[in-house]
Amino acid sequence: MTLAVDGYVTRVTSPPIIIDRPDPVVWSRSGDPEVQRFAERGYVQREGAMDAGRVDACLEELHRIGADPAMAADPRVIREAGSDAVRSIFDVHTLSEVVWEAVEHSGAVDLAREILGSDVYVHQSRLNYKPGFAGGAFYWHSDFETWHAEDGMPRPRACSASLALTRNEVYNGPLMIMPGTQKYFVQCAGETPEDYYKESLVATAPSVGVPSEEHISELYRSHGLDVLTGGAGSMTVFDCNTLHASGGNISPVPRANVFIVFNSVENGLADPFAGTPPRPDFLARR
Ligand code: 6CS
Ligand code: FE
Repeated sequence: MTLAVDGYVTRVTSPPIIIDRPDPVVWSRSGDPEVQRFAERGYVQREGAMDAGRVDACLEELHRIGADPAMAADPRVIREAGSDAVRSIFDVHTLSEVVWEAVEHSGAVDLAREILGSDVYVHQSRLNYKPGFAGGAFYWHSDFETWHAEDGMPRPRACSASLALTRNEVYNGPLMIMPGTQKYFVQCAGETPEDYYKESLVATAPSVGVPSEEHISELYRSHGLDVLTGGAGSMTVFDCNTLHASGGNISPVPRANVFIVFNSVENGLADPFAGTPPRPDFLARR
């Protein structure tokens, strides 16, 4: 009998370490310069992936869904801690045809296929809505660390497309990425509490599933940090294991992005590696 060894042990009770990623970042033999850049830096950006008409239509849809009384108690709508303000809406690609059409036109699916070297499916989608004055932060994390531990994603063979529905400026809480960190796996300490997602999706400083301050500082010193600004309609595609975060938004300029996560069809979900029950479908399609 052969026992599969988990190459991405995390949620440890011993001191966490940084390991080299045992799997590739790009899973095809593509020689495309954009794909090469993705392999090196863990992300690529394109301006104009959505035209102004689609951007406006998506924004309108998302305001409609956020204000819809029928969605008021829907678990897919996540609100900021201590207020009614919408923080995220999950499953936006199924809640809104307009959003899905915009994704289809953006070029994200083809790029994801080229990076992941196979056909893909949507693992998760969300709108992150950071209104002016009141937008909350997202602490440093690797998405794959969460998806591996809490959703049973076997390998980092997934990538996210972030479509900007507003300008992303340095001052309205844009994505910050440590380029090159996709090549490591940063273990995180702590046992995963039951229904932890109810806390982690809201907390600006989650207690579990985040790297240590020592590791974040070390990677900052060796890799630096890119602030991903861009116009409305721009697209960022980043590797599922790149270390990233975003600050709060106290500027008067809102910052709204749609995230679509593509997973390889050859990387379907198993049981969560943290040993916890699977999270709801709207967080992790099975
Ligand atoms: O728990 C999750 O799946 C989500 N949480 C964060 C902070 N980023 C990725 C993902 O959308
Ligand atoms: Fe993330």
